[in-house]
Amino acid sequence: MPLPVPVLPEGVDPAWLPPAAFRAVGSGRTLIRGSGPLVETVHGEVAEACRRFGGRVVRDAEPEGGAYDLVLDLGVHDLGDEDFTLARQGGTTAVTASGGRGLLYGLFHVVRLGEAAFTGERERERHHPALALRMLDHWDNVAVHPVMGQVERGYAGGSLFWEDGRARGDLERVRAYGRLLAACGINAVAVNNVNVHETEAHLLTDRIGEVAAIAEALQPYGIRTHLSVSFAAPVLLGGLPTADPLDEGVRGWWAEATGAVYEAIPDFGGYVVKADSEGQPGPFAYGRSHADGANLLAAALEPYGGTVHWRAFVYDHCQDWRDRGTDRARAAYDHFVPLDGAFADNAVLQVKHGPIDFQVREPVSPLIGAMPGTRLAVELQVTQEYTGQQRHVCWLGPMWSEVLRFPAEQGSSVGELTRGGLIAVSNAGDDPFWTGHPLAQANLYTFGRLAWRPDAEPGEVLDEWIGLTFGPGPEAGLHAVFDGSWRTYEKYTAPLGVGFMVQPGHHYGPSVDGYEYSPWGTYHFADRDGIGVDRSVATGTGYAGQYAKPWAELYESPDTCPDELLLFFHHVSYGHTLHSGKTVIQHIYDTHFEGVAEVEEARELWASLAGLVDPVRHTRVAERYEEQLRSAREWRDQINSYFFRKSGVPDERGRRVHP
Ligand code: GCV
Repeated sequence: MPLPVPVLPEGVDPAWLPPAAFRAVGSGRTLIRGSGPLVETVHGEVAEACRRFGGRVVRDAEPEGGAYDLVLDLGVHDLGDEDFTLARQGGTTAVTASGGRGLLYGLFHVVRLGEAAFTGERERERHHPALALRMLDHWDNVAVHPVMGQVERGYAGGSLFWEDGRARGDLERVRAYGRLLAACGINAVAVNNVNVHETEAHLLTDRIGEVAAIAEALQPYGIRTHLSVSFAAPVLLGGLPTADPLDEGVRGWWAEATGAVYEAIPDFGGYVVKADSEGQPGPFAYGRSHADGANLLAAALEPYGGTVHWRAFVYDHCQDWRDRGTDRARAAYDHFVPLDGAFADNAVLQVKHGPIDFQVREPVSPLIGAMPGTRLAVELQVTQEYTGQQRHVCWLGPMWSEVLRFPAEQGSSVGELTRGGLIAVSNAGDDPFWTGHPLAQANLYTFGRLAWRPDAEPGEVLDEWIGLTFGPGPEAGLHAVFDGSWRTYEKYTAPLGVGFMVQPGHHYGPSVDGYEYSPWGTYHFADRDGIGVDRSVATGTGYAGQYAKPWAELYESPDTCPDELLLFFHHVSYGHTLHSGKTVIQHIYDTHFEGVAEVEEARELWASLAGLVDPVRHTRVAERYEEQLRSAREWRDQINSYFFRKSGVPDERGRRVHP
């Protein structure tokens, strides 16, 4: 039986799967061959498209020459489960796959191509995801947290999964979410926050049925469900006196609990763990290593083919700001590199792409490339915690692409080294536009497509998203709105890679010294003479030495360090001359004036697209541009004034800097 396409609640935006995107598929004759649950999903999709556009779909007939416009064939084709081939000959477009996911991805590929999939001839192409795991982590709490709300760092309403303290009863929207994710290639979702509070800890045991219901809603779109768990679960839930990873009772407890999880969710993906990090429990309490901790859970998951994703975000969040010898940037490398080779095969070390915390500009984490004996997964942040909180347009495709293409080690790029998959913190919620800011959908889509092909051109991915979401008309204007938005955001916020000049706690808006005397390890050390953190080996914290060559040498000296990272690696005077030829102080003034001017231009550009985009969407974005501009001006004025007051150096172009 074909599975009906999920029906969106009234007023919910179809995002990149509007009915019009299916016109080419739905106008012709389609043959679907093969069996299995995902074939029924594919059938449901094609049937719905045909219902709208007058086409016809049949099952399991012989593919007679020319009788069909599209053949979707699941059979023995010697392809991986997620692979598909596409060809066109004699008027028939043919997709073949050996697994249900492959067939589904093949269909969505045809949808993306639209008319182009049904014209001319096409040699057989094979499509294969570069990364087997393409996952979203939801930082969703089941119970509303007193400080963090329902979704930690969520800017898109409430959780898609949890409402009123339990799993939603109506999971139709979750099914629709799974559909959107599959259409950009995502195949796994962790459904709860890595900060596992008391209520959420119970999802592992007595509340696993709620997780199973969500998993069932996601399965038809090939999405596997993962769960964030507390390392202290044996104590919290099992009443054991210890959670020591080497304790036999603890091992037995995890084995039993995990067996029950698989009974409830046979295709369960595995656990996500934040341990010894920002107050979460972990193996350090028992004098054990993080490999001991990860391997405990890996052993429990191993009989079922599950994976533990163990986060490398381990650092001292109770640091003394007076202590200039401790450098948070060093922490992940210092903790984990000595453990290389000690992790089980089904343990994946999940590493944030930069060494601090998803700032608008950070170097690539030196851990990536330094652990050849460990399966690493790189973690990105689609939710815009530090990049405008979905009130600002900040399309992150170019930043992620730079990270993924970075040749971290002996010519291997980050995209190649992330063998354990690419993971991102989701930006979606129950907001009618899914992502709060309608244009933030582009970040979610781009993440999925880059996880499928880390070397894809981000600009092409953007155009793909624009084409699907908006249809013909506003493409050029939209592309321009997005294109430089990340660099624009960088210009009006913290300069030259220095990071963390945000308001403490919620992290929105400027506060230059907001974290300067805090315990969080995120300092900029601005004084009257200069700014930046000396992370050189020669005179600083030694962090630059954690990189392989040539990066260690490049970052070591301010003469060779790239401008955009200068203040991350060096403390320099305001008069220091950048490679660009400008002084640091003049760069700060210039970029802040430019950044605001660029937001003004983008806002005008957006206004000029009225009439070319759906009015509800247009209005929401226009409103957000007002806030972005207000905020960008605030950033500009606070940053410029701060540095003028510190340095006493005026803007050489005489623009208004508040004294
Ligand atoms: C889920 C940052 C965020 C926290 C987040 C943490 C993490 O510190 O501000 O909200 O916690 O990263 O990645 O675990």
